[in-house]
Amino acid sequence: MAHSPRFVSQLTKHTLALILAGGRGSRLQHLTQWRAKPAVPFGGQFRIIDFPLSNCVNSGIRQIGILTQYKAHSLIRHVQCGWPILNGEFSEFIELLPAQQRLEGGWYLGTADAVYQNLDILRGHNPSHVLILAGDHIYKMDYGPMLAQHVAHQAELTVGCIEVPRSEAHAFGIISIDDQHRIVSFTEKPDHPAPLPDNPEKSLVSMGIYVFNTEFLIQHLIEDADRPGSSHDFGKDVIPRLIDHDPIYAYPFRDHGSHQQAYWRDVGTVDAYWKANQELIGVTPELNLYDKEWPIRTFTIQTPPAKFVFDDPHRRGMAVDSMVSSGCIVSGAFIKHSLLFNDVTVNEGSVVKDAVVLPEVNIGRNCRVTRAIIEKRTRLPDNTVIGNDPLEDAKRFYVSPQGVVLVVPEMLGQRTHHA
Ligand code: ADQ
Ligand code: ADP
Repeated sequence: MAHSPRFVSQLTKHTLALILAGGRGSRLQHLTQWRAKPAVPFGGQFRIIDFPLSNCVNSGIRQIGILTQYKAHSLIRHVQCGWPILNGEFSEFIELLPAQQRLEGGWYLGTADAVYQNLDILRGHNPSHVLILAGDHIYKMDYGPMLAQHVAHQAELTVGCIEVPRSEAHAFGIISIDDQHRIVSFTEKPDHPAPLPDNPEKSLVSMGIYVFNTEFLIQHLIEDADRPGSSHDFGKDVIPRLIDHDPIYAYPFRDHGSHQQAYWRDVGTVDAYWKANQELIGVTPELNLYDKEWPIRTFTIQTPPAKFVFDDPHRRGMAVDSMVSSGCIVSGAFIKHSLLFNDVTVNEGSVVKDAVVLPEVNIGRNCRVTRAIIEKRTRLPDNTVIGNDPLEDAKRFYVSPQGVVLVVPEMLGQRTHHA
């Protein structure tokens, strides 16, 4: 379909993005003890919310609301410090929309209720389209082509979707489509997900990304709000009811310019979180954070460069096959296949392998840390051994189903209330 060059930019310009950032994320265990999942640090210097936010800005969507509720303090601080770039000029903004602070509402119930409670804001901005996003996935996506497909198909709702292994599909909304990409069925988290017609190993699932025509959204949110028994959730209640009556389409998310499956991760469990961070270290990771065409913005405090020092020729400070962020000091210690966030100090004689070390951690002398996640501001005492003996580790720390050890300050008797 031929469009004027301004077609997509006009669409993104008149779209309001709402990022749902209020879920509990309890499968991340202690990493969400003090913070909302979208505020969980990722990739050395980012927080998860930086990905959908950067995607919006890179796509030309510059009217953004973030719906927060649960343990939102560090999330709010991060957005306020890191994203002051859209300040109202040219009608561009990033607005924090906390639950329970508006006239009628209480806590947000399901995801649809979270949007419903902000109907007045939605009406006030009067966008042509509303893009609803989850605040807890890691991916780089241009939302422009999805909007363009939505308009070209004259859809009322378009759902972003992706293929996942069928064994994992029960955690998602399962979609089947016809050859025009119109959704013919949508089942939220079934026990036995349907396979793709041409591949029994895979299922097509919703990414929890929705483009709605604004009037259509408002009408169905009001209907859902009045419906007895509804849990007021897009996936459970709103979308399944629309399928038979309205033009609802799927947008298959592919890597730009290719038919490859695109990178999209829900880092919702300790194992998935550790793996997604570890994957970044490879030579050609699927998620390229060094891509100047699609920068991921964040907020970090200013810190000096990472440094590697030693005062004994047999105890060099070094890191191999690793990512080490600014502010780190590796002093006579050995770092291998690990990701160190900002301001980590590793002291003499310690060996850190296959680890994800969050900001401001101090690893003492002669420690052995293997296959672990160390939470922000943990101080590991000298001679601590982690990741050597699962039974020993389980007495003090959290050990994931795949044997990743998660260590947070409280487990070592250290109190911290900073996220
Ligand atoms: P879930 O993964 O269960 O399913 P859900 O708990 O609905 O996701 O959360 C979606 C997003 O909304 C998350 O970013 C979460 O933080 C946020 N959120 C949840 N409850 C909220 C609330 N009350 N207020 C504000 N924000 C809230 C959904 C869909 C599935 C789809 C998957 C894709 O229902 O169909 O397959 O996302 O991950
Ligand atoms: P292994 O490889 O037998 O598991 P370790 O886990 O003890 O041995 O250490 C991994 C590697 O790190 C070894 O090659 C060791 O020489 C090296 N190493 C240990 N401490 C330091 C250090 N402070 N500086 C440089 N290399 C070190």
